[in-house]
Amino acid sequence: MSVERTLSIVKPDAVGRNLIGEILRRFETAGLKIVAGKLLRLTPERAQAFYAVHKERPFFAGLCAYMSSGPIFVSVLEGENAIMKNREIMGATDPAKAAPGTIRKDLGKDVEQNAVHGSDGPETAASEIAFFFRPDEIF
Ligand code: IDP
Ligand code: MG
Repeated sequence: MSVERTLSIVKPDAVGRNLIGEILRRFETAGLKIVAGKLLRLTPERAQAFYAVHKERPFFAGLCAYMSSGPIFVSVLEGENAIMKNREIMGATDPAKAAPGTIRKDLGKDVEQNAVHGSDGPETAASEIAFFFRPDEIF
């Protein structure tokens, strides 16, 4: 294992239900350190750029509309094995299939509005962090 950084997003459905603190608490309790963070709203074009890997998927248009529907809280989490640890804390993409005690099981609404995003590997983590943060915004 090594110390990694990963990008986390509290998605619009969770920000709208006042769940930023509850979600960040789970990361901190698990030993992940928040080393950058901000609230912002994606334009539809920025959402399309962020999710470009999914542009051929049937859910792409709905996903980008949802992700630009309201503010999101983006953060950088740092710690041992942070990328996989964050994915475990989040749970499976579909809240109905996520394990008990995970964020998506406890707080997600459905397979689209599933409360959180987390990078899925070292390369995506690096590019997703750079999508939202300048180096001097990360501590
Ligand atoms: P992940 O967020 O667990 O990595 P991805 O497959 O990368 O899952 O999908 C990105 C996002 O697209 C999901 O978090 C969810 O918001 C949305 N999504 C994924 N699959 C579906 C689907 O079948 N219907 C609607 N939205 C979906
Ligand atoms: Mg993904």
